[in-house]
Amino acid sequence: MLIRRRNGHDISSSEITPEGVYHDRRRFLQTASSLALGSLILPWEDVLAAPEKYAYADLPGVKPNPAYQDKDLKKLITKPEDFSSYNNFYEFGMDKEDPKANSRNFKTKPWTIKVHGLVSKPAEYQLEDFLKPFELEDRIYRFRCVEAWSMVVPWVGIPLHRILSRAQPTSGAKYVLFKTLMDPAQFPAQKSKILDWPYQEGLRLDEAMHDLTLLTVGAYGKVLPNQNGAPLRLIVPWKYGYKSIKSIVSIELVSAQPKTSWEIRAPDEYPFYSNVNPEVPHPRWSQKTERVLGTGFFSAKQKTLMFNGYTDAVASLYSKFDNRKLY
Ligand SMILES: Nc1nc2c(c(=O)[nH]1)N[C@H]1C(S)=C(S)[C@@H](COP(=O)(O)O)O[C@H]1N2
Ligand SMILES: [Mo]
Repeated sequence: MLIRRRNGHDISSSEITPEGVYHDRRRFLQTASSLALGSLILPWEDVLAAPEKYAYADLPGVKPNPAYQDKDLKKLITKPEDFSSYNNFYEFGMDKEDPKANSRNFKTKPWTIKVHGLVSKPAEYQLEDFLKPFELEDRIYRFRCVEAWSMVVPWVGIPLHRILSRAQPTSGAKYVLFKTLMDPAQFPAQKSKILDWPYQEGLRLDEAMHDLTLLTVGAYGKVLPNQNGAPLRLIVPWKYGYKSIKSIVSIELVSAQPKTSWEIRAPDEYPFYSNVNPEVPHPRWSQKTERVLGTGFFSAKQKTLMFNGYTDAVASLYSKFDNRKLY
């Protein structure tokens, strides 16, 4: 905040706060967050107040995209420690605590990523080269897991359409197929048969080209924690969470609708499109409400929104569909 001095010069509020009080306040903030009093004092307050100071140290050049900095959503941002300690990443185990516990030594450098299939310019890149031509954006999105928990996250990434345009899809390309790394030495659960490994996911080409679809390398202004899909994962905010595939090594343009790992496992429960729709229950539970991550034992339940709140942006993609179906 700026206030005006009698002599006409501007000074900032930190200058008019006595030095000791200022530091005591900072110490209180740190103590409060370490005691997890997050609902009273938000531990990421500093990051939001002064992103240039606290964030992006390991992700230089990130720019908040003003189209995705909704003020009301900003107030609902999930605590980073909840975001990184309650996860689905079946390669590391099926419990929500497994990914954090088992991913500590996951090797994300070097990382190779292939863009191939029905494209004019197929290529295999080291991750740094893959990202180099593009500006990283900070975007706040809602996220909704099919298991009915939700969160709000400031992601850092590149819209997928930029990556696809560089590769130049040919006229026969109609879908995009994504694959996670296959490496049972690092992903212990890939030795079991709980899913058809490697994890794979798909989007229709127009969904993949939609501006909301984000290839993500970071969150909260930092590189992604391993348990959240480092070094590169997809975020498709109007679809259930399993579409947002983690630790991607392959992006392939194809002509026919691909099978996804979850569809192979249970087609009635996890069909290809899987747009968030509160009116359509999962065969084993309702999708009408969601439990907000990090709100504790008496979890705040809130109503789930059609397309997870992104109807205006994406409904036109599905004008030919009966959206009562999960597809
Ligand atoms: N490779 C891979 N990607 C995955 C999963 C997985 O098990 N393996 N789980 C999915 C599911 S069900 C959800 S809800 C989200 C969870 O993302 P988060 O841990 O960042 O919250 O990741 C998705 N991406
Ligand atoms: Mo999920």
